[in-house]
Amino acid sequence: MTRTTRREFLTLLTVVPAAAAFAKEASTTHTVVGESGSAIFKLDPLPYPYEALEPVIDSETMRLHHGKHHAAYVENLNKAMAKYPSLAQKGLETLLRDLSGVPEDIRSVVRNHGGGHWNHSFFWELMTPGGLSAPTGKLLEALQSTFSSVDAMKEQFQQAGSKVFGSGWVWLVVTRDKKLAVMTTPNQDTPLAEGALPVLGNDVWEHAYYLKYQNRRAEYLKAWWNVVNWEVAERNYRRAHGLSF
Ligand code: MN3
Repeated sequence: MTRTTRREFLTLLTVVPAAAAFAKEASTTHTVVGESGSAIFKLDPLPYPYEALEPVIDSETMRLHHGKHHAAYVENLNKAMAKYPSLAQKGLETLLRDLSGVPEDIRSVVRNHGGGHWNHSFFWELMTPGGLSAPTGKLLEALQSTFSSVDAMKEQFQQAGSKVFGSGWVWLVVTRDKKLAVMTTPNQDTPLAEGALPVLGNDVWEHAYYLKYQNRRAEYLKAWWNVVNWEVAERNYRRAHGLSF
């Protein structure tokens, strides 16, 4: 490569939007091809650039969180699933709802890495730059009747998230008996395994916030509301109740 072409090449590299380039790399290099020749589970690009949630969540955290942590869950899940190609056709949610139906030799991988894939896919969709509106409609009514107010639910959610010991998640879910409740799960366990469907979920693993907030998890939990997409939360709520749009 001549000096000129190399310079041109480097220039090209710098003008490619970093987020797009990274997402493309992540989505194409962290999948495993199954026996049928198609990738089993894929890491989708984020629905917004890595820097879009600044200043609540910094771009470096998003880059590592999506491009490394989430990518690794997908990669490890696919390695395990490659042994049982027909199992993937059941869908990840079905497998996570009833882990006893997963062969024992890959059950913990599906629980941890499949759970990690599902939880993070849910999490990315739930956020949007600058947040979006506030709870309305049936979700608002349910929040008020269950917690007395939206703020009271937020307070309970933040408290529960602060108290997760080690790594895990805090959720607002619709329980098996169709009630709203705040719950937490350790590691990458999902509410699905408890028969619950999440409306909101926040990742309280240190990798989700430590670069910016260090040990101040409570501060992260409070700031996080500023990037929540309440339209997605309401869609999740309606879906959990089997309501049409
Ligand atoms: Mn995470």
